[in-house]
Amino acid sequence: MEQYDYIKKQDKDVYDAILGEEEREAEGIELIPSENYVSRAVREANSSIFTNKYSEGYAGKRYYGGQTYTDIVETIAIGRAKQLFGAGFVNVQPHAGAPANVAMYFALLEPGDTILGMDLSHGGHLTHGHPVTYLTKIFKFVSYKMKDVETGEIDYDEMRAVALAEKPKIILAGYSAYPRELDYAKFVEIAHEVGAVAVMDVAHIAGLIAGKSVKNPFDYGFDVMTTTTHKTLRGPRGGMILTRENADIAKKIDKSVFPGFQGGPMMNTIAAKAVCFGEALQPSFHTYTDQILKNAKAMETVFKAKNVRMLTGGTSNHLILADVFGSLAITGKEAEALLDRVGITLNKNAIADDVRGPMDPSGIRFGTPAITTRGFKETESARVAELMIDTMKNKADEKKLDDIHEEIRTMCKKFPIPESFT
Ligand code: DSN
Repeated sequence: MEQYDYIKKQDKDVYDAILGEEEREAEGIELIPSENYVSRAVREANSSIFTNKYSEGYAGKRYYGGQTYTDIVETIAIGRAKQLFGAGFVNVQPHAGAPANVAMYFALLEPGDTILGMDLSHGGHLTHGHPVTYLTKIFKFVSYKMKDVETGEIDYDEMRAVALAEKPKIILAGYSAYPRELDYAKFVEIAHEVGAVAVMDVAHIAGLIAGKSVKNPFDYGFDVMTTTTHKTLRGPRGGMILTRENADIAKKIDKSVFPGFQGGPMMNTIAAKAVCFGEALQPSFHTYTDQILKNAKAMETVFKAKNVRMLTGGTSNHLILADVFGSLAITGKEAEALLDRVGITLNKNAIADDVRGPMDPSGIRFGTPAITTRGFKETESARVAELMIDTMKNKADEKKLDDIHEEIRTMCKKFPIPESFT
């Protein structure tokens, strides 16, 4: 039976939109560093019968009956996540990354308490203290920054000084647009010196940690990690909170997620998380995450050779932040639209101390998780980087842009989106 037979018969408009998205994903190169392609098994679990079930509570302690199988999948998901990340406790119920962060804050803080996180213009996330979020009406956010935007080194002296002065209850690491690894031991030392909980939002690098391609913050004493499951981890859209070993913290987190903040968990998504974690436990996942890093390095080499400025000088993970306004006299917004025109999807992004506004910033952010899932290696990744720069340098040459688009389509045909995770 065809995969979408019932939608096709019943709802032509939605069916057409799904097919359109399938075609878009198949024929274009996905470089948004927070996106990926899930396996067919993850999709099957995500669209499974579990969507019918209400399961407020936790395994063995639910509010409604009929929980035999929901308890089984949630327990499997938790067990696998513990194994993947070396966590003592895991909550797999957060609907996404922002709800995971909100639930974590309310578990660990009282209204008016202080959080010390990265200055948002240096790579932090909206939920790390942006004034557009309600969080800033409830908690006080103070910040540290990079000491040197050309290397990415964090100003740990400033962080310690602010921590001593402000006495935050949480010191927060982990960012949405930061291409380097951190000195985790230093974070933990400063946090514990001032009695704060050391929390890392690992959403972007969760897969790299699970694949053991980058360091695990828990190995350096971080207390809590929050994450999404759909980025480098290659799972369904969703969130998760992990606690290293402190049972009191874990208990508070469970109470905060439910009943504090959310209602019924999405059991279909939790089933898909369980499948994703099962995939990430396979040895082939390590090969995948190592290749993500190699592909990012291959792109970095091209950008370096062509003198396009990269914030922090390059990358040590899966993403690159390039100053296209400074190097190629094209804005981030123009670059995003132009690259879209040739079949490359990425996002405009503010760079540290940006001279331009957030809606049309100086930078672009791109990364290699999705192309690596597709099977691209260093050669193809480097070629994509060349085509990106060619596109941005030839914005008025329609013939050249058509040729690039054709080459992108051919590459995509050669590397179809895989159904299986290996
Ligand atoms: N939207 C995600 C990202 O692209 O990094 C973070 O929330």
